[in-house]
Amino acid sequence: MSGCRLYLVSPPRIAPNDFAQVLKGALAGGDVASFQLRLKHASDDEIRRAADILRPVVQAQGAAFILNDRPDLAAELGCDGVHVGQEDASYAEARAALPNGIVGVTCHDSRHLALEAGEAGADYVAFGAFFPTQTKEPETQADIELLEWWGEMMVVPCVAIGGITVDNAPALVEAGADFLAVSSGVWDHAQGPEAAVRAFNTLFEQVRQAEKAKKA
Ligand code: TZP
Ligand code: MG
Repeated sequence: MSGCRLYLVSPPRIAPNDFAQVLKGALAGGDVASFQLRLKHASDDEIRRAADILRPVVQAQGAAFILNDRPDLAAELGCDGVHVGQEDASYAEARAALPNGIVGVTCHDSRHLALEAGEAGADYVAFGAFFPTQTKEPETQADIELLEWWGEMMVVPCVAIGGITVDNAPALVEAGADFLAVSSGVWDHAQGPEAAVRAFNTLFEQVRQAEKAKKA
């Protein structure tokens, strides 16, 4: 049964105080499971400052604050988790830094990497990119069948990422994605981030209801 939830990913560049207001607006739109701070161009001190400003905003809504790439800073800054790519720290290093935190692992379009990460103990595996994106030059393109395959094989949650919008999301939710990781599809939504979060949650509910009706 679909229990898909939203996983927000920060824009690549932010002014933390201004963005805190934008984020509050987004979080007012409905359920958000987690927020990932992903600032590829920032210095360590800029990441520290952004995390100190944004972490309380996210945690106040009961969402998890996850830092991209850096288990060391995630531990230092009191983050709820870390998201590591294949070129960042290994799963084991990330787990050592955050013994009780969330550790998510990017697995691109690879069944092999995902099984490895899932068996090692990852809290989620991330697949992508599902759609064209301006936010990152994705190394791989993932197919929707990957989500179905994963859901049949494993209980470890899977995250779908890459170019996801309210409009193209239904197929991913129906295929069993546990989380949709979305950046521009929320921040650049025509009606604004709050409306985007609301629309994603409406979609999740619609898919849940449709699945329930099918089973009944
Ligand atoms: N990894 C694969 S695609 C992507 C990342 C971090 C970018 C996600 O951003 P958007 O704007 O939702 O495509
Ligand atoms: Mg990374």
